[in-house]
Amino acid sequence: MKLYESHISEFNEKSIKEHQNQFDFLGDTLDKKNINTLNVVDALAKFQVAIPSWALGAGGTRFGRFSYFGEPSNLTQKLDDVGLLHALTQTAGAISLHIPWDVPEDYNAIKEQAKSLNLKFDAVNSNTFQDQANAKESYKFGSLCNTDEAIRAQAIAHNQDVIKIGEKLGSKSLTVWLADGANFPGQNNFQTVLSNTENSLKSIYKTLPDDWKMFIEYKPYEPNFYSTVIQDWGTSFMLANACGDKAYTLVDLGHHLPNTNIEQIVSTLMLKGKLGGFHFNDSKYGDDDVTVGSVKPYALFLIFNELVYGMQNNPQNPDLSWMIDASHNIKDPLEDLMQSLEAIQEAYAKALLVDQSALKQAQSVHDVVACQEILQRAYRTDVRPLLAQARLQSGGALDPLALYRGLDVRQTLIEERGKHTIASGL
Ligand code: PSV
Ligand code: MN
Ligand code: MN
Repeated sequence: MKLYESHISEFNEKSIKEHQNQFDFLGDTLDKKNINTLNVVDALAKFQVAIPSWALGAGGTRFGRFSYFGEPSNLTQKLDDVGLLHALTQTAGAISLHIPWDVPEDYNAIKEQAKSLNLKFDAVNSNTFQDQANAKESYKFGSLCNTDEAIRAQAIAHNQDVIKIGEKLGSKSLTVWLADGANFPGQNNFQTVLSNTENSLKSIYKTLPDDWKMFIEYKPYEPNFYSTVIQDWGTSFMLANACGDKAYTLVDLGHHLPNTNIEQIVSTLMLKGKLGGFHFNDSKYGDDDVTVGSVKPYALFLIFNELVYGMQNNPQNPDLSWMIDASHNIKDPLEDLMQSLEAIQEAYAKALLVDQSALKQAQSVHDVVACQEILQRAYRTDVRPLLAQARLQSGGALDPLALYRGLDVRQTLIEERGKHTIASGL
C-alpha cells in the first residue's frame, strides 16, 4: 500500500488548529520554566528507532499463534511495512534484520527500496538459537558455548556471514543474542561454557569491520531455565571488554529479573562507555515483549532520564542504536508498533524536560523531596503536543494511529497480500 503525502496533509489539516492551540499553550508553560520547546521538538524529530523485521507479523506464544492477516511474507513486504510506519510517524527510519530469515535475494533492489522509503539498515541479528534446514551441526546444547568445536565453528561462521550480509546493505553493527545455557544443574561446567563463549565472540570480533560495532545481549533465563551463559549486564560487559573497543553491551528491557533497577545499569554502562544498543519493550513478569510503555511507563521515563543524562555528560559512550524488540499476539502489529514508538518518544520528551541543574542542586543539599518533585514534575507534563509537532515538522501525521485506521491500511494490506500470510521469523 502506498501512502501519499496528500493523505497525510489532508488528514493533518483537519486537526491543525486544535494542535496549534495545544502546542502554543504547552510552549508558553515550558517557556516560563526556561525550557526551550523548539530544542525539545528538534531532538524528538531526530530520534529514530529501528523496527525489528520480526515484529511485523503477529507473534505467538508456545501455545499458539493467531494471525492478524495481511502480514508481510518476504523482506520486500517487511520494508514496505516499516516504510508505512516511518511515513506516518517519522520516527521509524531504520529496520533491523534477522538472518537467515531476512537474507535478500536481490541486494540492489532491497537497497533501492530502502532508500526510496528513507530507511537505513540498523543492526543485523544472527540466529544460533534454532537449527536451520540442512545445517550440519545442531545447537540443541548450545552454539558459541558448545563443548564441541565443530558446533562452535559453525556458529562463529554464521555470525561472520551475517556481518558480510550486513556490509552489503550498509549496516554498521551486529547483535548477538545467545540462547545458550542449561536446563538442569550439573548440565554445563559454568567456566567451560563461559570461556568457550568468550573465545567464540573474539573470533567473530576479529572479522568485524573497523567502522562496525558488536552488541552483546544478555538475558537471565528462557529458553534455558537453570542458567544462561550471558545471564546479566555484568557478563555482557566483561565479554565486551574482552573483545575490544568495538564491542558493547545491549540492554533489552525485558531481559531482567523482576524489579531490577535498569536505569542504574544504563547509567553504569554509559559511565564506562560500554552501552551500545537498546531493545525497547515492556513486561510485567519476564521477557514478555509487550508494547513499550504499556505496563511501566514511569520506569521507562526513569531509564530515559539516565539515557539523556548519559548522552549529555558521557562523551566516552558512543551514539546508541535504538531498536524495538516486541512481539504481540493479539494486536495489529503496525498499530502496536505505533503505540510503542509514541511511548518511546513520550518518555524521551519527558526526560528532556527534567531540570538537570535544579536536580543537581537538590541532590547536593540532600533535599530528597525536591529531587522527587523535579523528576515527577517533568513526568507529569503532557508532552504529546511536542511529539505531534515533531512529526508535523518532518512531514508525518499529527495522529498516526487515527490516520492508519482512517485509511483502513490493514484491510488494504489484506486485499493486496491475502488473508493467510505468515511472516517469516519468530
Ligand atoms: C529472545 O529473547 C529475543 O527476544 C532477544 O531479545 C533477541 O534480541 C530477539 O529475540 C531476536 O533474536
Ligand atoms: Mn532483544
Ligand atoms: Mn527477548
